[in-house]
Formats: sequence, structure tokens, C-alpha cells
Amino acid sequence: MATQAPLVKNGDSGMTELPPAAKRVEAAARILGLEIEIRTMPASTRTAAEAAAAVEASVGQIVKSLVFKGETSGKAHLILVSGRNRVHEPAMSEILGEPIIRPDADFVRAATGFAIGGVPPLGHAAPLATWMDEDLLQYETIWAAAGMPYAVFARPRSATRGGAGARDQGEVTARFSAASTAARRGIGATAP
Ligand code: 5CA
Repeated sequence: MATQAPLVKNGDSGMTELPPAAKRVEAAARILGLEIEIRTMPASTRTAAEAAAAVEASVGQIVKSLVFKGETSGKAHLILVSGRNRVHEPAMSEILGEPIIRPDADFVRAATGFAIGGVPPLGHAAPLATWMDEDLLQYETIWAAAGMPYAVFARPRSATRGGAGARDQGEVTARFSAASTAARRGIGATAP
């Protein structure tokens, strides 16, 4: 499916007014003390493959911000996964203590405040239980969606663990440290 992006120049966020959804991401990052430079791209960054092509990175460097729904609790779980990996749903269900299902687009928007294809790792409508794929830590730079299916931002490795999905950096850092080893069992590589 082709996505028509507005006519903005690559990396021209300083000159061009950011769309409101991207501004929310920027503001959320600023509250956390993270300076991010959001890039609005001339082509779609809706999927990890498209985002990788747009920023000339490997697909593994792209953060997929995947929302799952707890089947019992109805709770949203945000799982930040390297673009080259997939969530192993049965294993992740075991870790989370309930079956997880892929929610529909309305659920994702209600839980995060953003549309599928642009869901960012931070700046959500409400706090989200967040898990991160440790594979993301191997890259010097990772890229995540910035609220829109044609906007992304980069994070250096030094800031990844605390900053990738943080609403409260201290809390998330602690949670990632505790959770990511367990989460490894729930996230596997797509390629053999
Ligand atoms: N902007 C890119 C890379 S930063 C991005 O957001 N990728 S993503 O993987 O996090 O988001 C796309 C994901 O949304 C797909 O992998 C898919 O799991 C999910 N998705 C796509 N369409 C639907 C749908 N109709 N219902 C539920 N989930 C969907």
C-alpha cells in the first residue's frame, strides 16, 4: 500500500512545522530530558523495511513499537522489537501471565494516541507497560517512529536503554534491566 507523504524535505524538521502527532513525541522526549530530532521523510516509514530504506539503516536498527492486548485483562502491552525480530506470542504470553492478541487499529490508537505505522516508543496517551528487545542495544544508532507513518527519530546507543520507551526514565531503566532478559525468551529472530 503506497502512502502519500506530505511534501517536506528530508530532515528538514527545523524549517518545517512538525505535524501535531510528531510534536507530541518531541514534547514527551523533552520532558524526559531527551533532545530528539524528528525527521519527516518524503517516503513512507510505515513499516520497518520502509523506515530502514528511508534512513539508510539496516532493518535491525528500526524499532517496531508493537502493541499487544492482554486477552484476560484487556490491558495494552508495548513491545519494542528490533525490525529483524518477531515477538513469539506464546512465549511472551507466558512471561506476561496471560494470552496476548494483536489488537485492532482502534485499540492501538486508544491505547497510544497514535495510528498504526506511526506508534512511537514514548509520548503515549496513557502509561503503557513496556518491554524492549535487547537486540536493539547492539546498534550504535536505532530509529523509531515519531508519531506518524512518515516521521522517525534516531537514538544513540548510549541513550537507548533509558530513552527508548521512557515515560519515566528511572523507572523504565530499572524495568528494562529486570525485564529484558526475560523478554528475550519471548522475542526471536526472524532470520535463521
Ligand atoms: N514506522 C514503522 C517503523 S518505526 C512502524 O511503526 N513499524 S511497526 O512495526 O511498529 O508498526 C507496524 C506494525 O503494526 C506491523 O508490524 C503490524 O504488526 C502492525 N499492524 C499493521 N496493520 C495492523 C492492523 N490492521 N491491525 C493491527 N496491527 C497492525
